[in-house]
Amino acid sequence: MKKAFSSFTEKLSRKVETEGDNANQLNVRRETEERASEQSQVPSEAKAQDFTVEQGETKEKQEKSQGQRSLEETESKEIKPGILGFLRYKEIKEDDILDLIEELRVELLEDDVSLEVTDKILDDLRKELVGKKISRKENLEDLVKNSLKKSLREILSKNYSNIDIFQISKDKKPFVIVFFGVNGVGKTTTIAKFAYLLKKNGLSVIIAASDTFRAAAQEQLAYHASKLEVPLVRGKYGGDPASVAFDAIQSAKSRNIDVVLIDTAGRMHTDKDLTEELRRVVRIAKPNMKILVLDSLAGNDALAQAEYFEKNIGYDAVILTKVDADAKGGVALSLAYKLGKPVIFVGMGQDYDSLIKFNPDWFADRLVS
Ligand SMILES: Nc1nc2c(ncn2[C@@H]2O[C@H](COP(=O)(O)OP(=O)(O)O)[C@@H](O)[C@H]2O)c(=O)[nH]1
Ligand SMILES: [Mg+2]
Repeated sequence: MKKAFSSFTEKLSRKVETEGDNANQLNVRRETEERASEQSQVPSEAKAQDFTVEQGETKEKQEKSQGQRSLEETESKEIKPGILGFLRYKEIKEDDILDLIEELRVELLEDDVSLEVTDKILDDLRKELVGKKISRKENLEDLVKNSLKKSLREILSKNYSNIDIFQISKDKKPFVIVFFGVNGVGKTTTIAKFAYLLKKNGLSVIIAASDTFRAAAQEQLAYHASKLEVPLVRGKYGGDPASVAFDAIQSAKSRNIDVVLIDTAGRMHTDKDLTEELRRVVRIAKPNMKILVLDSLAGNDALAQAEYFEKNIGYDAVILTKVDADAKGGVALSLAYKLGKPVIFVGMGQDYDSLIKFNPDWFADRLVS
């Protein structure tokens, strides 16, 4: 997305620079003509005085100028913008940016920004730019960047919630969180990162490996749990995920553990049985929070997934993974604007400390500069 924005600025700069020069020449010529016509109306003596002051001409020249100056001579001697105080700027007209805005529209859509969000960004940009007077390239770059940042911040803040999940987790013991989403979005990795953050914030954690659908899922969590020194309740391959969750909650109660993190099997909307199974996990675990995990590399499909899970399960917040690997960045914008649910964390890599609290300002800056 950064590329689309900088190419927009670059093209607009070039346009304004060349057209700005033309406009300045026009300004110079117009004012010169006005001046010449003023001069032809004033008495020749007064005219001579004018030139003494403004141009510092010699007496000889003043005499010559009395009533004899041709328009040509006037032009050649008077085009001194500095002296006459012409302003070197170009006012941006709607026509100047129409085609560039259309180009940017295509690029934003290619960067996975939804139609609705694209329209908002372009509307904001148009309003901000049209009528502005540009005097230097730097000016223009700042103007475009600031306009974009403002608009992106607004979009990203729409459903933003500044909840302190670590504080909330202390309110009820054990605090139960279920994570779900389609296969490969990063649920298991995110749970490991989340456990790391909870521990760092002084909270004790237990993990329920309720993904009993994939044999490797148990091993994957076992690896993380042992590295993080966090207890894990494992399930049998093909076993009942709800009872694994139930066991973990019971264990948390008896061991006085603060937070239970429940991993689940990835499911697509075609998996009716798995959706039913997830409902059962939710019914039995009665989580305090349901988190949908979405992959920013999934493009607009992430939005479709979000809608599916909202309709079939419901959730409180979103964690968006693989933001580090996503050069486009449009998904976050579309999700933040459209979902009606906050994005609370973003995954920025493979390490445990790469789960970052979502912040609209930080994200907007990242997209633009
Ligand atoms: N670059 C990057 N990779 C991630 C991130 N989160 C998860 N992954 C990778 O995505 C792949 C799938 O993750 P996994 O947790 O197994 O997904 P699950 O099927 O939803 O449980 C793994 O290779 C992870 O290392 C992230 O924030 N950034
Ligand atoms: Mg998994």
